[in-house]
Amino acid sequence: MITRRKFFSGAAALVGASALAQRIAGGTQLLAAQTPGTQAPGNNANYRPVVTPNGSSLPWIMKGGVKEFHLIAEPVKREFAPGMMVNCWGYNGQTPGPTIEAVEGDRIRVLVTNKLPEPTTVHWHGFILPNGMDGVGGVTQKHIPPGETYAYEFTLRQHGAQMYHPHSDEMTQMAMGMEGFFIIHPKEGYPQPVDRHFLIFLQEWAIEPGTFTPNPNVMTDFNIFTFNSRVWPGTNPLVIRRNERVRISFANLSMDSHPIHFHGHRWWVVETDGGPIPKSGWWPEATVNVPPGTTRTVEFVADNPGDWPLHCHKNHHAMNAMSHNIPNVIGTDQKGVAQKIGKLVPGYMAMGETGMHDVTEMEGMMPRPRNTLPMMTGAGQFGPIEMGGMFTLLKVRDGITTYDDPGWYQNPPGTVASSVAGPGSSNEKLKEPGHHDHS
Ligand SMILES: [Cu+2]
Repeated sequence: MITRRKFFSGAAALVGASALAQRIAGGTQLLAAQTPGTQAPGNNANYRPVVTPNGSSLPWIMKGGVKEFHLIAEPVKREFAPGMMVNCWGYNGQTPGPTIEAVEGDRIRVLVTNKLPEPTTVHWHGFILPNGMDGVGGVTQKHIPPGETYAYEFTLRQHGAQMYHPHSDEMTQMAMGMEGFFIIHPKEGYPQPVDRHFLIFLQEWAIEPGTFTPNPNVMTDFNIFTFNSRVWPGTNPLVIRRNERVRISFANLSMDSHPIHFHGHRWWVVETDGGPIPKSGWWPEATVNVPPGTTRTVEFVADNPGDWPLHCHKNHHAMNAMSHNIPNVIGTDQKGVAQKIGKLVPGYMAMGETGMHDVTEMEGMMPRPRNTLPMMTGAGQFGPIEMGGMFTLLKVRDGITTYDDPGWYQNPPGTVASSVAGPGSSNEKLKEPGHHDHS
């Protein structure tokens, strides 16, 4: 067996001890810059701590050779984006719950204190463990009553991106936001270590405009779609130094699949909740579908600088609640009808005659129900960003020294799409409808 120390010194000898030490020190410093308050998981130096955007990792203490974590199941208030607070359930004040990080071979103990108004359990999704630690209420253990603390203790016999969630009144508790990542790093280190490992939990919610509490009884009509329980523009960007090797793990405990797409690069699908895929089996994608009850992990080298969207490709999932049940009036001249009705029915909104573009500007002026976000929102350097929901930006930059938000990408001159057929253009041919140039 290769110990951590042996692995570390072996790796250091390969790439040069000082360079590696510098890289690790630099990484820790940079990580601290982006996620203040995150406690690095401790004494295993052969992995890079993960980054949970808009979230954090759970600290642990060592007790007699066992890593002990403490999860507190409780109601939490979560701001999905400025202007929208939601009454959720989660762990330790957060939804998703804090990320648990440990290393294959570790003996772990997780104390679970139930501060919910009903019983709960914690199931360790995809784990190879003793049956009695599986956390299925009624099947493998008693439900944890409100006010009590149960201990789960087992040895980690695998590595990969796993999840934890209740197996007790699942429909309610997961719909309210109870879920979290459990990342198990390989004992022997990664074959190809990454510089950045981001975690994104996919979730969908039914929160009627004007209300504050998700409706867990909904089966298909979800209207809010989140990355780590945040919607654009409340989602933190993923900031990456150019040419860094990046891993992103997605987890999904919602009722729908989410095809997550990103721009400007392609990634390899390298892992599922069944474990790492051998390198010979990796496949390239620009979109990874994440079905319910799974994790998917992708890897790529971020070699293309810019601001690159990362979003669910189900188009309504990159929108907010107001977009889903509006009258379709494409091609109909409304002549201010929407504004007139809006005065009588707050929150009334219809599509624009020519689509939704005009609505993004109109939305700001129309009354909306309380605690309700615009359907699409946020402004970029070139105008309104017609998105909401499951949307964020990868910000790949040359020469950054921290992972703080670097602002908008400064495109090199002459590399931005721009008008050639407008008034005064030298290219008159492009203005003629139906023109075909066969010369
Ligand atoms: Cu989706």
